[in-house]
Amino acid sequence: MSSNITAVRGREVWDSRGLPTVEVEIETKNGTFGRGIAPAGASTGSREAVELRDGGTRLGGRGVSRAVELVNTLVAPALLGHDTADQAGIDAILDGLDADPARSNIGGNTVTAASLAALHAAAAVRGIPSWQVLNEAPTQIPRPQIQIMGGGAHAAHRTAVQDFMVYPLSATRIADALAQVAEVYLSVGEIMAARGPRHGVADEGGHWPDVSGTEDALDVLVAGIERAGLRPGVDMGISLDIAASQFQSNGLYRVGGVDHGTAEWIEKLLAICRAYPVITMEDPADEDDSHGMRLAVAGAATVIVGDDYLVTNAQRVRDAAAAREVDSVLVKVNQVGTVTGGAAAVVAARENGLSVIVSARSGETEDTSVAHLATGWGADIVKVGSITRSERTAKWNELIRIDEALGGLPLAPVVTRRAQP
Ligand code: 2PG
Ligand code: MG
Repeated sequence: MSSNITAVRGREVWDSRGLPTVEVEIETKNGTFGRGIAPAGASTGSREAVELRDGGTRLGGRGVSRAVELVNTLVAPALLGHDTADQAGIDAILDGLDADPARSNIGGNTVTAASLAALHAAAAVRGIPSWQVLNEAPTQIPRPQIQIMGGGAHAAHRTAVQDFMVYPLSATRIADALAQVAEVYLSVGEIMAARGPRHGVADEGGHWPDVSGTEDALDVLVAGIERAGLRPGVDMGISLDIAASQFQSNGLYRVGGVDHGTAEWIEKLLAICRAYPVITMEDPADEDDSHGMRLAVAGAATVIVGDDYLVTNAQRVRDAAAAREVDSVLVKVNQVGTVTGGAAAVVAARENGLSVIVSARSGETEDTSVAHLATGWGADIVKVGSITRSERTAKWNELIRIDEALGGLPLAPVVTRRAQP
């Protein structure tokens, strides 16, 4: 068959933090090829697929030459001859190459790049875009959730909270939503410039958070939305990624030098959700604090999202749904390692009435897989970081092209709390 794999090549390329990452190209018999590049997180969950890094002194130990070698010596011979149309079969082979489900032997980065390359090769063979491999006829474009200010692990912990994002509510098309967010980004920049010297941007292109704390950041965000001529909570909502594992230790959440127990911490967040138009809130509690997650779901009118808490693991999604610990699932292919694993998490979410957010990582490249996965999987939301920096705009721009190719589709409806049984 012309779609059978004839070559698999790995190489070391560079991500948005100036760190090396794994690129894989998969070539097929008819001469076409697909390329996948592994992204990298900074605030990673402890249950995520493990990245394979070289260690030693080169690049602070973060080289991926060993992972690239494994692509060429282990992954390539295992995949040669297989049909790119069989993503599940290819991903099963990749699963079989590592006895550890966390992929500590061959690396989640190795596997992710190979799995994405296979998806794009399958599309290239058929001469169609990758979203179409996943879904012949999408009916909506995922609604964007876009960072305006970046904190936490993406800004040297300048603020505890990691992502201060906006979520367009009244826009019905992706191009309009992006234009509105760009206005907010500019307005917030003007507000911050008037407050004092600017200190650049955080890892995902959001403004560096020169703020006194969470509420100050939210006040600036709301002022920016208004300055852009939009109505907070009507045209433009707020989304937060608390990434609480980053500042929790021994059961205490430390913010601004003050320790909070779980109940007190979640109550603080719930008060913020009542005071500001916060539509979604991700990882309000630590990845092991199921009590905190349950308190958030029980107390908030806000949609509670699990990222580090779920790590794109279909079984964890089902368990968290049963225990009412989340309303929504963040899906990152590199947390689980394969496209098939990501798809399983999406199915688990849908079967349990949870909404789906497909997300990029803080370390990204020109790879646009996320735009195709989010559209093909029918995600409610797509999260890619800010509206600046090419590794981010590569994805937004791809969504504009996808929307155009599909003849112009409505944005997915705004997410709501999971219906009570
Ligand atoms: C997250 C992501 C993206 P990272 O926590 O959701 O913002 O960050 O890739 O660093 O895990
Ligand atoms: Mg997160």
